[in-house]
Amino acid sequence: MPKVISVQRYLIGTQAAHPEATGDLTGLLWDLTLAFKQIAAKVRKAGLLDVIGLAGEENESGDVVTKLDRIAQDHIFRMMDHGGHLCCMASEEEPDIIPIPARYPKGKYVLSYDPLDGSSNIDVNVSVGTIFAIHRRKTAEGTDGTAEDVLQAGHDMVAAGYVIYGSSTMLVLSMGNQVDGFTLDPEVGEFLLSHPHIRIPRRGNIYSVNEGNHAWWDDNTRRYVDFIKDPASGSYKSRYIGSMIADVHRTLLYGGVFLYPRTFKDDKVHGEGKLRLLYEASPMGYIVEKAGGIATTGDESLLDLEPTDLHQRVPVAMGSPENVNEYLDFLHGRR
Ligand code: AFP
Repeated sequence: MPKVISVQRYLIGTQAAHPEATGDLTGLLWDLTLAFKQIAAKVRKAGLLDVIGLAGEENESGDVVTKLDRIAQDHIFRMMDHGGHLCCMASEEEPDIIPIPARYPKGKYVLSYDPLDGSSNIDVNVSVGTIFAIHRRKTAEGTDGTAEDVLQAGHDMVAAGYVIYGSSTMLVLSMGNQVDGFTLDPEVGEFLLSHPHIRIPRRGNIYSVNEGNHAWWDDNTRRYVDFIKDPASGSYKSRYIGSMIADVHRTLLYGGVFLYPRTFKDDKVHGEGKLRLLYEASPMGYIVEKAGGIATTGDESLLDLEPTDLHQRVPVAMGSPENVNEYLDFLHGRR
């Protein structure tokens, strides 16, 4: 029988391997996993939102029912604002940096997150997820966090990961060395190590991209997708859920390539891609790279890019190294 390892034991074990560690990061991640369990419980009730309400909000006739992404945002904020581990936070749901309330101590880390990625899919029961990135602060300890603390490149993260609320709830985490996956056992309410040391296949035969944008891509991206659809290139499968977390999770486990390139529509809405660097592309790219894959904007490593804005968008290509390199060859006209 395999040994059962809870995320708590895993975190304590990881801390013990670093004698210099103070336990701050362990405490931060432990608090986060509690927020994920709360969100998982709410996501399970998503179809009942309009029926029962979820967050003490009014219901029945004059009801104001909080949307699930707001609920997820509140859970993370309320779990993380007082632990003394963070100096500030940044979220997809908030336009500005989220300060730690004055009455609580300021810690040495910064948390950036998308509380519920893919939330436009909730009403049709498609997997959604939470993505998070943790950086060490740059400014003096004990003070309020600033933009300088938040706007850091992906390669400076001390940990990152995501939780996918799918047919089961799974936490995928890297603290820099390797990538491990934990599945929530709903009966005991604990994340248990289920996918130790995840490695992405060197090559896969699944491509994942919103082909509805075909007409709006650059020529080289179009040529690449046409190439992999040609039977002479092998038998590729197309899979696109429209929830990055689910599409990248599948890419991580089965291999292949996930793309969200620039689109050149008249309105130029996604001229820089659609996905957000700080709390979507960068932490997902961190996981993919720590698992042996490649994550790039097409021009440079996603992890090298220093955000200039909390909600900055970037084009994204990530996945198995051979697939991503092949895409880059097309993108740069080498093929
Ligand atoms: P939502 O959170 O609004 O559903 O957006 C999800 C997302 O940011 C990402 O998870 C998907 O990969 C991407 O958008 C899908 O975008 P398209 O609908 O343009 O393909």
